[in-house]
Amino acid sequence: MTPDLRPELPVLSAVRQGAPLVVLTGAGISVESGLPTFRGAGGLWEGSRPEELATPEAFHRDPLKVWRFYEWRRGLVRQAKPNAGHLALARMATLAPRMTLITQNVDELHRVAGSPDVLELHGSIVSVRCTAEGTRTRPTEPFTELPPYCAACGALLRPDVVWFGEPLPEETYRRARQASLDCALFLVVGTSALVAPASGLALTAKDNGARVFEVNPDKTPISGLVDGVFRGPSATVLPAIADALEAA
Ligand code: BJW
Repeated sequence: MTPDLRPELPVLSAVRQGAPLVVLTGAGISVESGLPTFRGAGGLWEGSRPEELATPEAFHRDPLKVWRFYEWRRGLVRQAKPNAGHLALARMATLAPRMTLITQNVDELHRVAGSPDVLELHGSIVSVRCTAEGTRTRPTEPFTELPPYCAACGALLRPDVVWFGEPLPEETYRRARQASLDCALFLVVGTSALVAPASGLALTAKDNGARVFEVNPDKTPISGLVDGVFRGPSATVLPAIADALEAA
């Protein structure tokens, strides 16, 4: 599906001239890289309750169960490569002088695609953190034993991600919110818009005068509130938006 972006020429050319652009991504952008989403058919949480895997309480209760889930996903992420959607966003950063890329994803594929300065709201699954000292490491090989322990102090390690009920990294979220308040154009890509506070950023942008567009094959709770919707996979829609920006 090629979106018709002709009516958006004024805002696209403003973005080319330096008006701020924000893009917020979710799990949907990595589907074409072979990574599953969380919710819906075939999602990571189909048939299970997220609270059993993605909360600090679940980790304290059963670290082995939680680590098995994350170690499997770390393996998928190690194999994954950025797709045309990630690459289009990296290209857009070269066309828009003031672009902020915010992601809820923990797979680091935006960084691998070459996007500069990505605001990772929910951490990174590539990184692990010592539960005692907070030190971070980036093991490149699978752990030989689960759950893993810190080589320096012997405490349990945890995935360096943000679970339900945990605060987002403060400075990263502050920058994401400020960029959303200030932008002229906001693209919300591949997210179900169900998880706060990331889910509020598009509407923050809208309330402050931005044009807001959703890129998603399916309807979400914010579909009816935004200025327009591009129904299709992000690996198809985002390259078309990047082309339109280049031509603006
Ligand atoms: C395509 C596509 C294609 C498919 N192309 N698109 C205290 C206790 C408990 C809860 C809370 C609490 N305080 C606040 C809360 C609220 C809670 C919340 O929002 N709950 C809701 C469920 C109601 N939020 C939080 O807990 C957050 N923290 C917080 O608010 O802190 C306040 C605080 C302050 C001070 C002290 C203490 C607390 C934290 C949220 C953390 C979310 N973490 C997760 C797991 C990360 C680790 C991991 O990866 O396992 O983040 S949950 C999961 O959902 C993950 C995702 O980033 C996030 C969003 O999911 P996403 O990306 O939208 O994926 P899906 O699957 O939902 O949607 C995919 C979409 O793609 C769909 O729409 C498809 O249609 C689409 N799609 N193919 C484009 N080809």
